[in-house]
Amino acid sequence: MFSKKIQVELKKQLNRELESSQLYLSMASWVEYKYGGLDGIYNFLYDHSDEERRHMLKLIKYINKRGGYVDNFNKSEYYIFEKISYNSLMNLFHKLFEHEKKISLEINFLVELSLHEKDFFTYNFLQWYVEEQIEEEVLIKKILDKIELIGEDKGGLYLFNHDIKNFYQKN
Ligand code: OFO
Repeated sequence: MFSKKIQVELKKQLNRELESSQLYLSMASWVEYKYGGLDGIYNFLYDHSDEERRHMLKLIKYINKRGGYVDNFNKSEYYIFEKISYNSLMNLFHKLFEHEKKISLEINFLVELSLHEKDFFTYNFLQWYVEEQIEEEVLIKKILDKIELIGEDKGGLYLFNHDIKNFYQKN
């Protein structure tokens, strides 16, 4: 049974995915502007923006498959763009990590709701997002740890910028 309640919550999630895509995009643009030489880092963020868009699309296709449709896109409940700014790369990845942790909580909430509503199709569908969030949290934390370790060392940043090109594919 694809309840109204589940549909409403899945639509909220697809707006969060859309906002995540925009967040990664704005971060990529900021890094490119501030650190033009760090192409590995900003391309990672540009690529990830596309990935978040695919997460949104996956939700839209699922809603349609279950007989619903999506006719509007809204700001999520924690719309962040009005006040977002960064003072360093470390600060940017720190904010990104916090953002991904918030998304994980929302996915957990959806899983719980699908069980409560006895919607096992949705429960099954959401397992992909559970896996994805584990991977994303690990990935962003790994990047954050490395950037914290490097600090202001330009040589270290240069090497990491090179490293992240493979790092992304491997994770
Ligand atoms: Fe950042 O992950 Fe979507 O769900």
